[in-house]
Amino acid sequence: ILRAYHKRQKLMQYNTIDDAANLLRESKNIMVITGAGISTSLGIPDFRSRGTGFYDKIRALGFESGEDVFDIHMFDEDPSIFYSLAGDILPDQQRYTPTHAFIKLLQDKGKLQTNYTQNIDNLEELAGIDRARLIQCHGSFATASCRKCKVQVSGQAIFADIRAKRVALCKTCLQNPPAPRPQKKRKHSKPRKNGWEDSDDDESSSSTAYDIPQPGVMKPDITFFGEQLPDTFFNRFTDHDSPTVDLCLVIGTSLKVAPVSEMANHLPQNIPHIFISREPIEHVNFDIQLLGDCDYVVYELCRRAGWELRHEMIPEEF
Ligand code: CNA
Repeated sequence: ILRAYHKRQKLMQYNTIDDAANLLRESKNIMVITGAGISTSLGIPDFRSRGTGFYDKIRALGFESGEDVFDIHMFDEDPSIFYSLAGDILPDQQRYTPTHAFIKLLQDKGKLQTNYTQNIDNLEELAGIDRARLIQCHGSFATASCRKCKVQVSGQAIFADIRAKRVALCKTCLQNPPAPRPQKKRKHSKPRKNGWEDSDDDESSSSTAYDIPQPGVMKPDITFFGEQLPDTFFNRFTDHDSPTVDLCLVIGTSLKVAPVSEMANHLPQNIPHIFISREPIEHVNFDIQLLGDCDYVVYELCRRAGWELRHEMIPEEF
């Protein structure tokens, strides 16, 4: 369903921040789509902000594209690249932002239908968003799995490795190594006068050579480029949310990564769309774009809606 791309028409009756506050008040089933921008006020870098984003840092280290670090084929070839950099986006898990608190407020008011987050920091859970209302479109650091034996462990189990920039190896593979397999008899070559001659003789004819099994590499269960999004993403959007939401709020994302980037275009035409982020978006026709730091924007929206948004990072005198 997300493949056929079309650009929605703007609904002309919604334009101002007061319209946005009214929509919040009146709506009952709100879909919130979030991205890395809702966590940057905690010092967690996003990907694409110029100067501060993770991708600029990666390019400064000589990589052609930031996306390479999150490419599943690159990871399988050389996981040390990911492990040398991932510490920078591993959250400390102790705090969430006023924007997370805003989404929780929508939930407390019975208005949050689903929060589709592209974020992998799992801070929605810390903020108290119900698991049943949360789709982590790109997975999260909450769990990790072995690329070889597929065992899944708590993400915490590999945090020390990530922070130490050390490739995490699978403890299950290390404890229960599969029996070594005898090596296939290899052809080797013997020098001849005018070239090399293949021989079937095994070098180690008196002792058998074995393939020593290597333990698998642990990978946080975040979705890399080249991996499928979870089925729950497609099922929830198509069967549950698309027919019933009455407002779509998109916050803190550049909307560059499909299929999340296309979701807003695939809701029914009459659903109002509001975008909150630092930079404008042109490839989706949002009815209202509220540009600025999302923590401030959601605070102001709440104020105009007559709601109180409480959070330690919102100064008392605000
Ligand atoms: P992105 O492409 O880096 O875009 C983030 C957007 O947010 C940019 O357009 C910024 O201008 C904007 N922005 C940054 N800070 C703020 C702020 N305080 N207020 C308002 N807007 C702000 O990131 P996307 O989320 O669009 O891309 C999807 C990627 C990012 C997903 O695959 C994530 O896994 C990945 N990511 C997640 C995290 C995290 O979990 N915290 C961190 C870094 C990257």
